[in-house]
Amino acid sequence: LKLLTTSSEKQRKSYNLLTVLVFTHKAGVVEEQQEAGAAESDRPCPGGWTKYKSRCFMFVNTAMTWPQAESYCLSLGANLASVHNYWENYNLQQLVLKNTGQHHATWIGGSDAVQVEQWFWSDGSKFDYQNWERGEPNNYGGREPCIHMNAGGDKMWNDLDCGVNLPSVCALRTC
Ligand SMILES: [Ca+2]
Ligand SMILES: [Ca+2]
Repeated sequence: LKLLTTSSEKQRKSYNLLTVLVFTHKAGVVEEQQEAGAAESDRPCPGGWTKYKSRCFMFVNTAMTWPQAESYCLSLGANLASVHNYWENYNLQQLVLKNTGQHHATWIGGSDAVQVEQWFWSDGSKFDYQNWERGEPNNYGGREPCIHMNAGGDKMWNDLDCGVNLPSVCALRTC
C-alpha cells in the first residue's frame, strides 16, 4: 500500500510540474504577443507609409508588371500587400482612392503562379480571405496568375495576366 501511495504521489508531483510548465509556457506566449502588439501599435510608420492596424502600407502610383511591383516593394523591405479581411480590403481601397481619386485597378500580393487555383501571398502569410469579383478568378486564356483589386463593377478582385502594368500597394514586413 505504501509503495502504491508513493508511486501515485510521484505521479501527482510530476503532473503538477507538467501543469506548471504548461502554464508558464502559455503565460510566456501571451506576454510576448501582448508586448509585440503594443510595440507595433505604438511604432509609427516611416514617412510616406500609411498605418492600418499593425501594418504600414504605401500606394505606388507608377504602373508596373506584378513581378516588377513586387521587386520594387522588396527594395523597400516590403512585399506587395496581402489582404486578410474585409476591413483591410476596404482600407486599401481608401488608400487607392485617396491617391488616384478613383477605385483604380491595383496589384496586391496574391498569385497562383505555381499551380492554378492554389493561391499564395508573396509575403508568405496565409491565404485566408478572398474578395473575388463575380465570375472571377476565371484564369482567362489559361494565363492569369496575379491578383489585382478594384476590378469590374463591384471593385472586387480579379486574376489577371501578370505582365499588365498597374499601380500597386506595398506593405512593410513586421517582425
Ligand atoms: Ca488564375
Ligand atoms: Ca480574370
